[in-house]
Amino acid sequence: MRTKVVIIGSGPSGLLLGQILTRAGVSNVIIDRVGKEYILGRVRAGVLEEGLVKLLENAGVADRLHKEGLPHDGFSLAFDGRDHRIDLFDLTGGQRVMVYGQTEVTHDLMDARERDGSLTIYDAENVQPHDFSGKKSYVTYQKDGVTHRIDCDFIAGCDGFHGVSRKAVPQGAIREYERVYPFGWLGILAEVPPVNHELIYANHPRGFALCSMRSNTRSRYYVQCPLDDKIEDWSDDRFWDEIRRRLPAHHAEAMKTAPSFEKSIAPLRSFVAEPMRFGSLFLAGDAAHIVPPTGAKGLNLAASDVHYLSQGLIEYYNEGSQAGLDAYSGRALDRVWKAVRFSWWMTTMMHRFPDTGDFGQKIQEAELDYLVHSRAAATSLAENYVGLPY
Ligand code: RFL
Ligand code: PHB
Repeated sequence: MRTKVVIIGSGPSGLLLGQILTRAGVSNVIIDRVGKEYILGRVRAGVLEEGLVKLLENAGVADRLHKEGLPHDGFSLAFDGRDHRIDLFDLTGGQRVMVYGQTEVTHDLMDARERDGSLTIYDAENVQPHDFSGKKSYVTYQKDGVTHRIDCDFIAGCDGFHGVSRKAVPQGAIREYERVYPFGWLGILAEVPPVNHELIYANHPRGFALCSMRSNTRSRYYVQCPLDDKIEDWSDDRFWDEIRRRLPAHHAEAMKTAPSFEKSIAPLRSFVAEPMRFGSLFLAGDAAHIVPPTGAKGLNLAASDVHYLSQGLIEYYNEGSQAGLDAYSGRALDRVWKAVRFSWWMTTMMHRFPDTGDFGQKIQEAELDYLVHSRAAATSLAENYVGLPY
């Protein structure tokens, strides 16, 4: 089989890239090592920047998003027993974010791909990119005991942090930067109305808490937890108890509880691999970088990568120009590092660190107090939260 672009990974990066390319007449095949249901079962991001919403609109997959998504004009920072609203709309001159689950974005993109008839191969074993430093790139995989080969012009490594694409690059050709945080996030989904109509990011001496949502009847809540905690350590009762203790009293009293129907622990990490291009292999999304979820940037960064990469590929096929592809890594990394900085900063300001003690807590509270009382500081937070332009 031959196609122009083989996309490894059917997460949001791979699916969005595939959708944009298909609409531009650039043939592509997506290969994933797991199945559709498994991918749709992963509960992840919930906050979309306007840049991603526009990309989805242009890709023809935003109808349901506009019907069911919740536009948010602000969020709350809670600390020292009170909460303070960050008015994104006012501070950024009219920008907002959209609360709409990654699962739903993925669903919409998968549906569109099926309608367009583009090929996705699920449950492919041992996917491998080959010869991306030369001109005869191809990808192999096994399915049902048979080895298959797809020849292509380009390979897009959209296979997440644990994928095979980045690992296929010779060690001397790649540089990695990493910070691992000494805690995780325990997250639950429950069929209860959100405690507040906007998100609450809470700093508390017992640890960080986040109240998010997926709809007006479904809440997504998180608490910071030790890295070695197990899901079995966290009964629903313990979770509800803990999150209430970390919120201002009026929210704690108003919080509705119900049995959780999803519960998971995620480690927190900042990671960047440079460059993001190796011959005809391009990395995009979590395959190239990871941010801690505090700033809600992971999925949105995947989207800006896909924007730059799809532009480069379309320019190549329509105009015969390599310029966009040559510029890809630099353009993407400029934006990546700014989001890495923002996510690290927000993580540092909001979480309890094991080694900083009460001094660290006081410094955080001073920074938060400055942030909510200085328009200049709040504007910087707001413009990063709604997403830097691309
Ligand atoms: P994904 O979603 O990991 O998809 C990669 C796909 O590649 C497949 N794959 C392979 N396929 C073939 N061969 C192999 N060897 C393969 N190895 C892997 C996988 O099966 C998978 O289908 O990466 P992608 O597409 O780059 O998307 C990135 C986003 O998923 C990620 O950045 C966000 O979820 C991060 N994130 C958030 N981002 C936001 O923008 N806003 C948020 O509010 C937000 N909240 C979050 C988050 C991530 C979280 N966790 C669990 C990491 C909250 C959490 C808790
Ligand atoms: C979520 O709804 O899952 C969510 C929201 C905001 C974040 C991280 C995760 O910063």
